[in-house]
Amino acid sequence: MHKTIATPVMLAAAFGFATTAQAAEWTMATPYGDASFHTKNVKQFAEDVAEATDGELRINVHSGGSLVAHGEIKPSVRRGTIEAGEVFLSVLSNDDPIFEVDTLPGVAGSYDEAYALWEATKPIISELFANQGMMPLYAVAWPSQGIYTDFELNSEEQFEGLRVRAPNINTQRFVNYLGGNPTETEESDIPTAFSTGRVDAMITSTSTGNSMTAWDYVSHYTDANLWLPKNIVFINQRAFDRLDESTQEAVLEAAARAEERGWQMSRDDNEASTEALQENGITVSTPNDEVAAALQAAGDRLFSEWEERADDTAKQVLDAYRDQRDD
Ligand code: PCA
Repeated sequence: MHKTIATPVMLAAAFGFATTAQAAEWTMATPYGDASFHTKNVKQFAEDVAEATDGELRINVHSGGSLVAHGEIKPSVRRGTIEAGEVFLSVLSNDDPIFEVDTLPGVAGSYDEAYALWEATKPIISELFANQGMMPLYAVAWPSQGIYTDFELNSEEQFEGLRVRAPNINTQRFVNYLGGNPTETEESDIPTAFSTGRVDAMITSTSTGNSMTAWDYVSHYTDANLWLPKNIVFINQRAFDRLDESTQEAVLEAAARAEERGWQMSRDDNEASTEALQENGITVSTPNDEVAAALQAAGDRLFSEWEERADDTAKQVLDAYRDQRDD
């Protein structure tokens, strides 16, 4: 005779207990620390999901690269080792040049343009994630990127040999074209990079300057408005498919709210962080003509080299976005 082994759910049903057999627990990893508005936002997202599903889906957020290193987050979500992750989108540029389109100069120089660029690139980015069994949930821009130095940046020559910390490959290229020596450094490693004398300067946002207490290492912030790069939050598709329909809906709804909230948090944090930098003694200014011209020349080169790397689809998406922007 065929024998059935009783599972906890069957036993619970037989004895009339309520079961939590459907409840799921996800692991989520982000490289950014708790001081980052992105991390506050994703933690709020996790809380919203737990609340909307009555605890049926709990997402445990591991911040600051504590569980999985930045470069391993996407492969881990792809394998399903963890269910969800957040990365700096442009670090995926080796997979496809479309991922670094938000770290190119002259493409999107304001929040409205950065959001329009996200909308324009979202279908192709979603498709690339889907091809690897993953689904993006939302993306949020950092404030625009500028240059931190321990001197007043007023001439092109000052870039010569300057050791500059950069968060991705494109920014490293940019530093090279300016005549500097770039090193890619994780946000969480910024204090060590400065205190051990590995870098003299860095390119990042007001937000990261503030959360990494830039005033301990540098004296000036040149608000160059280079570009507004994004973080992307994504999940393993199979993990999503295992959820019941109402839980899936709750995830998507909370994600939509996180996206909206996140873009506003970014604007607010830019203002608050600019003030914090100044209050802590950092001189904030915009580039003078000579520096602006040098940045423009390096940026033009960065852009034309991207065009050489990019395939037709990526270029068409960018062209469509620019046509719409310039209308
Ligand atoms: N902060 C992150 C990414 C861009 C930013 O503003 C960093 O510097 O690593």
